[in-house]
Order: sequence, then C-alpha cells, then structure tokens
Amino acid sequence: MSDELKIESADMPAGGWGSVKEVTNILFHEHVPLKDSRLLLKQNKPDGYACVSCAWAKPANPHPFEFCESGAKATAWETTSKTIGAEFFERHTVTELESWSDHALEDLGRLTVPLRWDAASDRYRPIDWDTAFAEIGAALRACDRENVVFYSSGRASLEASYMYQLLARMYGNNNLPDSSNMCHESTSVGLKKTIGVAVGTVGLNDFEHTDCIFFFGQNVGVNSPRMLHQLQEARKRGVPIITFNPLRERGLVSFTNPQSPLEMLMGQETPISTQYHQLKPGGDTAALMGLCKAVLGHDDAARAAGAQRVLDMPFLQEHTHGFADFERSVRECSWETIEAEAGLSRAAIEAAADVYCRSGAVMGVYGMGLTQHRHGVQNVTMLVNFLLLRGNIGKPGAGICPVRGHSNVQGQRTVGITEKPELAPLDKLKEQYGFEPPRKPGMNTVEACEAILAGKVPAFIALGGNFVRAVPDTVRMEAAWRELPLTVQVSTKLNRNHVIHGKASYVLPCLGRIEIDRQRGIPQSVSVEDSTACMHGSRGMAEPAAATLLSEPAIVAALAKATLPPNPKVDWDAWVADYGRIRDAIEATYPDIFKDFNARMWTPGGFRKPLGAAERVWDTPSKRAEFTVPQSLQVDPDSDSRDPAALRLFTVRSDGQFNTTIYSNEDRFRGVSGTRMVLFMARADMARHQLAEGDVIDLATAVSSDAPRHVRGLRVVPYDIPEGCVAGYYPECNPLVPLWHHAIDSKVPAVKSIDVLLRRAVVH
Ligand SMILES: Nc1nc2c(c(=O)[nH]1)N[C@H]1C(S)=C(S)[C@@H](COP(=O)(O)OP(=O)(O)OC[C@H]3O[C@@H](n4cnc5c(=O)[nH]c(N)nc54)[C@H](O)[C@@H]3O)O[C@H]1N2
Ligand SMILES: Nc1nc2c(c(=O)[nH]1)N[C@H]1C(S)=C(S)[C@@H](COP(=O)(O)OP(=O)(O)OC[C@H]3O[C@@H](n4cnc5c(=O)[nH]c(N)nc54)[C@H](O)[C@@H]3O)O[C@H]1N2
Ligand SMILES: [Mo]
Repeated sequence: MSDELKIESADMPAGGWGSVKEVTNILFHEHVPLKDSRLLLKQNKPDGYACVSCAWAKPANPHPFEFCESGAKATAWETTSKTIGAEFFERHTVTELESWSDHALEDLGRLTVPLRWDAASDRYRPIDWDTAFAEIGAALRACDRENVVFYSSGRASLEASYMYQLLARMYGNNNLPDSSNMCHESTSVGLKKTIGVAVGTVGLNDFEHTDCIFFFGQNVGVNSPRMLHQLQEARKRGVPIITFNPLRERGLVSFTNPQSPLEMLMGQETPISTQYHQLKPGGDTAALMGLCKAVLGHDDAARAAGAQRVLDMPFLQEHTHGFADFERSVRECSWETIEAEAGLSRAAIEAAADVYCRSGAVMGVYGMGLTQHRHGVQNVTMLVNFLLLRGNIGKPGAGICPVRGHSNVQGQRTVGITEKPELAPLDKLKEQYGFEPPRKPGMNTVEACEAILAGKVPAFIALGGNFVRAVPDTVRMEAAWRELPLTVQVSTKLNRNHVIHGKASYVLPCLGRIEIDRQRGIPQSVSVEDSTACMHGSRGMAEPAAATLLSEPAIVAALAKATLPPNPKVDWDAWVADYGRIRDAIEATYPDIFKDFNARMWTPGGFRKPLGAAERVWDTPSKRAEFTVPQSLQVDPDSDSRDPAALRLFTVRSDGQFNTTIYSNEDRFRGVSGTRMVLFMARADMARHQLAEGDVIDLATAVSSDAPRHVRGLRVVPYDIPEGCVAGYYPECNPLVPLWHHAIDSKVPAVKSIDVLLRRAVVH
C-alpha cells in the first residue's frame, strides 16, 4: 500500500458504481475463488449465513442481493484464501512483527495453527491443541480467580457466548467485559433507566409506517449500509430525514442503490437527508433541549389558540413519569445556552422541531455520535425525552433505534455476557448447573484496563477482538499489557494484540461464522441477534480456511474442561457434538425469550425477543417511561480546565476498515486515500493556524495532568466540519484518549470529544 496522501472531492452518492468497484477489488485482492464469491448471495438470507459485518436487521423477504459493500468486504476478508502457518512464524520474530502495520498483520490471511510464544527465540511456535488447553487450564487453576478477565468482542454466536459466560462464572467471577462497553453501553444504561428495556424498540416494519426519522451521529453509508434500503424506501414515500452530525457524511446525503440496474444506469440518486444540521461534537444534549423547547413553544401556541395540543397529553398522563420536572428544566434553559452548546442556531433547531410536530410517528436513530461522550448516557436519555413528548415510543412507525455495531453484540448481552450480576440470571444458572455463581460485580472494559495498569490481572482471555488496539490510552496500555502473566486470544487473524502480548501467550485460531462448522461430520449452525432484537439462524457455507481450526464453541468447551472440575450437569462434549443442545440449555435459562429456539431460529426475518417498551409496558421502578432532567448541557464536565487554544477531536471510521481491521487506506466517501494519518479540519481553523492542505502536524491531549499524550505526523485535510473541532481516525488517534475520560454511568470511553492542542510538526 502506498502511503502518499491523495485528496479528491467526494461528491458521488453512497453506493453506486464506486461501491461495485470496491467489492470487485477486495474479492480479487483476497483471492476469493468464484465459487466463494457466490456466497454473497446467501448473506443475510433465511437459509444462509448472518453477515459478520454489522448488526443491522435481516428482512424476511430479502432483496436478491441482501449484502452491501461493507458486508462483501467483511466476507472476503474472512473467506480469503491467504493463510499463515508455522513456517511464517519461524521466519519472523514477534518484535519484528510489531513494526508491521495493522493492515499488514491482518492481510497475512487466516491463522491456521494454535501458537504459543517462545521467549527464548521471540517467536510464536506451533503447539498441539491438547497441550495448549492443558497448559492454559493448569495456569488458570493456579490464578487469583477474582481478577482473571474474560473479554469478548461482539461477533461470537449466541451459542459460544452462552458457554463463555458459564465458563467465567463457574470459574469464579463476573469479569465479562465486552466490546459493548466501548460502544452502546450508554444505550443499555440510558434505555433501561428510562423505558425499562436495554435495547431499541424499532422493528424493520416500522420503517414502512414512519412519518419522520431523526438521525443522530451514525454513519449509515459506511457502518450499516443495508439500512440505506429502508431509508431510501422511506424517502421515496416522502418521509423527511433530519440529520444531526458534525461531518457531512456522503451516505447521509444521498444514495444510489448498487443493486438496482435502473438506478445505476440512469445515475439516479436518492437524496437521504432533508435537513442536515452540522452541530458541534457533543452538542446533542443541547440540540435536543432546543428541540424540546421548540415543541413546548408549539404546544403553548396551540393551547393559546384553543387548537389541538401538540404534546400527546393522554400518553404523558398514562404512560410517563417526571414530565413536570423535565418541562421546568426546558423552560428555564435559555436559547443562548442552547445555541452556544449545540453550535446551531435557534432557527435551525426550530425548523427541525416544526417537522417533528407535524409528523404522526417519528423514530430516533443513533450511533456512536451519541454514546461515546462524557454525557453519552444523558444524550440517549435526552433523545428518549424528545420522543416521549409526542408519544413516539410504542406505536407503529415510531420508536428508538440504536444502531448496534458488531453482528452479535446485542445477543451476547442477551445470553449473559455482562459484568453486571444483576443483569444475569444467576439464580437460574445456579439451579440449572448446581454451582454457586459469583455475586460480586465484575470488571467492564475501563475497569479491566485500570486493573491491568495496576498489575492486578493475572490472565486475560479474549474471545475475538483486538482489545489493546481498541481501548484508549494506547501507550500506557501497551506497556502494561506486556506485564500480563498470561494472555490467550481466540482469533481468526493476526493483530496488534498478538504481537503485544503477555509473558505467556497463546493464540488459538478459530473458524469464522461463514465457514462450515462440522462436528463429528455433521454441519452445525449457530444464531445471532440483530439490532432490532430479532434472532436468526446462520449456516456456514465456505470450506474452512484449514482443517486444523476449531470452532469457538469447541474452544470454549475445551478451555472449560481443562480449567474446571467436572460437573455432571454440564456436558460440554454433548454441547459441542450438537449445538442444538446448547440452544436447549439457553432456552432453559431464558424460557421467555428463547421458547422453541431450535424451531424458531429459521423464521424468515428472525423471531423477536419480547420488548415491553414496544408494547408500552414499562419495566421501570415507576412502571412508566421516565423523563429525566439533564445534568448539564456542556459536552464535558471536565471542560472547566479547557485550554482556550484547544480543538475538540472526535474519532471516526472509514469505509476501508472494520474497527481495528484495516482493509485499505482508502476513505472513498471522504475522498481521502493513501494514508489514514490525517486530521480533518475546517478551512477557517487551518487559516488561523496558518496551515495548508497536506501540512504535517502533531497533536497533544490538552488535559493531561497524569501523562503527556501525543499522536505525531498527521496530515491536514480541509473538510466541511464546524470550526473549533477536528476529526481523525480510530484507532490511530487512541493514544490521545485518557482512560479516565469516559461516559458517566456507562464508562464508555469518550472518544468523540477529546480536547487536543495542535503543533506544526518539526521536520528534521
Ligand atoms: N464498515 C464498517 N462497518 C461497521 C464498523 C466499521 O468499523 N466499519 N464498525 C461496527 C461497530 S462495532 C460499530 S459500533 C458501528 C459504528 O457505527 P457509527 O455509529 O456510525 O460510528 P462512527 O463511525 O464511530 O461515527 C459515527 C458518526 O457520528 C458522527 N459524530 C461524531 N461525533 C458526534 C457528535 O457529537 N454528535 C453527533 N450527532 N454525531 C457525531 C461522526 O461524524 C460519524 O458520522 O459500526 C459497525 N459497522
Ligand atoms: N477511538 C476510538 N476507539 C474505539 C471506537 C471509536 O469509535 N473510536 N469504537 C469502539 C467500538 S464501538 C468497538 S465495538 C471496539 C471494537 O473492539 P474489538 O471488538 O475488540 O475489535 P475488532 O477490531 O472488532 O476486532 C478485530 C479482530 O477480531 C478477530 N476476529 C474477527 N472475526 C472473528 C471471529 O469470528 N471469531 C474470533 N474469535 N475472532 C474474530 C480478528 O482476529 C480481528 O483482528 O473499539 C472501540 N474503540
Ligand atoms: Mo462497536
């Protein structure tokens, strides 16, 4: 890959011919054979496999091509014919591999053999599976059980995840941090508190009935492109889409369906957003406060004129609690404060509120732009306040719609991957398996990092992911990571977390979800939960990358057998021999959610878990939906210490990546290629700093009392972004994020608002 920066204007629509070219390129680059490229036709089909990219819903009547550019890339990346085995690791020391880029490491292809790091030669050496499990089991038995961490990234199936949480709990702790702790945990906390369910209420069919969509901080064209189909359909019905995002994102501006020959030939594009509000990062609470204030204004006017109320009074009276306090806080909040904190004019906010008041059923869609802030939870609860004003939760076409990240991240929580003991059915597990589950709260991601920094963690087990690369404070975390006595990673590809490793380190290569998983010769299937709480079966379809790979359920079972004393009530071998039995066990633990699991998992469109809030049954202490008064409109309670010269940095993804997996240096939608070491900046700020396009700068974290934090050598890219803020890529900018800079209550790292200082780089 060349690393020369290229900047081009990116005014083509999302999708379109660019998307087709990208798909062809990656299938070619990954040497995906033609027969396997046909796999894409089985993606997200009722009889096919659930895509390993995002968690967006899978319709009952799918398009013939129910895949997108991002999903095709993820499929090509997993089914690549490139592999690495023992010979590769014989040729390269781990220290040498550390100097390779994230892209270069994963681009080597699929891991094929279990590996153990050999300190004397600084190499990963092959080890047979049985020896690996025996050694890891012996080490875990000797550890301080309270502090061993069992991380999972949100890709593993419901079956593997259920077994994994049982392993952790039978071992003796609730240390089950999940990628969700860096992602939608602000949603889980905020929605549980206000509407009594931890997940969104919108289902796919709501898109057919909605009258208006409010869209906050989610980059649909890149991160959940299949949702563009629903948005395009809605737009064709004339449904307004009102977007709040500091960046003008292509996929939120317009879309050409690459799977519609007519649109492709005619170069037709559908404009997606009808209003686009480029607010300040972290300005969402203030913008929502303004929206609510404008709605109250309309209601006052209606009342004065004796017209029909704008607020849904019967709903407020019957279904909500705390409205009076909330209303007071809105009336007391001045437009000056709202405008200053949101970075939007009163007129712009009122224009959005006008559409809201005219619309019967409204949905609120959002992503990381709301959750990854110091006030991430409050941003979510403010969106709930706004929807409640007109009864927009629990009626067709309306509701709240957090767009989840990893393809089964929501499902992992459903089957017990949680550090919070109150969210796991511990008594049920006790009864089912005859052991005493630990009751002490476990560590979430930030707490696990703190414990690692404090030298308290004896072993870190990871079911997927790239923890050390995904978390904040890269420099401090990498140093502490090397001191971990034991790291065990269940992975498909080589990544930073394998080359930065503990004193003893094992890499256990597993099958991906697209591959055929045969147990005793019989193909097994697994299941996942999508963003709309629907469960789907998934059948692997590609031949495994190597015969030596084990499935995730098989690896978890082997780790459990090597670590735990035998328990006649848990037959790990029987579970691995027939995954249907794991699903029976899941059903026994959660009879309400997973009734007739094995039969229903193939329901076209999935089967939905019961969601009280969608039926207006509120599982909150007041048994009503809760209004909440925001604590502060400021983006950051620490911002008193704000340096006036500071710029507010937020980190984003490009279409050339899936989280820490970097497919390429291209960011087609933002017109940047050649390097990811860039900083998007407003022209006015560039002028103020006397910078020209392509100039090289360094960033330092503005509030860094405990340690200096830097990222050096970023190239300036002029961009349509509000003044005073800048954007850079995740994970390249993670060294700038202090670990303690996280959301109040949910502890999601606040990677969408970091105060930074900029210096022109010294060129030697
Ligand atoms: N292709 C691809 N697909 C993915 C992923 C991937 O990396 N690549 N990752 C997956 C995962 S795990 C996740 S969680 C999702 C993430 O998907 P998204 O939620 O879309 O995440 P981001 O790209 O981090 O940024 C979201 C958007 O928020 C905007 N934003 C930033 N700050 C603010 C703010 O303060 N307010 C508002 N209103 N907007 C803001 C940014 O400009 C950006 O457009 O995608 C999933 N799908
Ligand atoms: N600055 C900043 N930091 C962020 C974010 C941000 O927006 N900005 N986003 C955060 C978010 S939303 C998330 S979700 C986290 C992501 O954090 P993680 O989920 O930990 O990271 P990923 O990059 O998704 O993990 C990629 C690795 O997973 C492994 N893998 C892939 N498929 C499989 C599989 O099927 N099984 C197994 N066992 N392994 C597999 C491969 O080895 C691959 O290298 O990062 C967070 N960090
Ligand atoms: Mo995520």
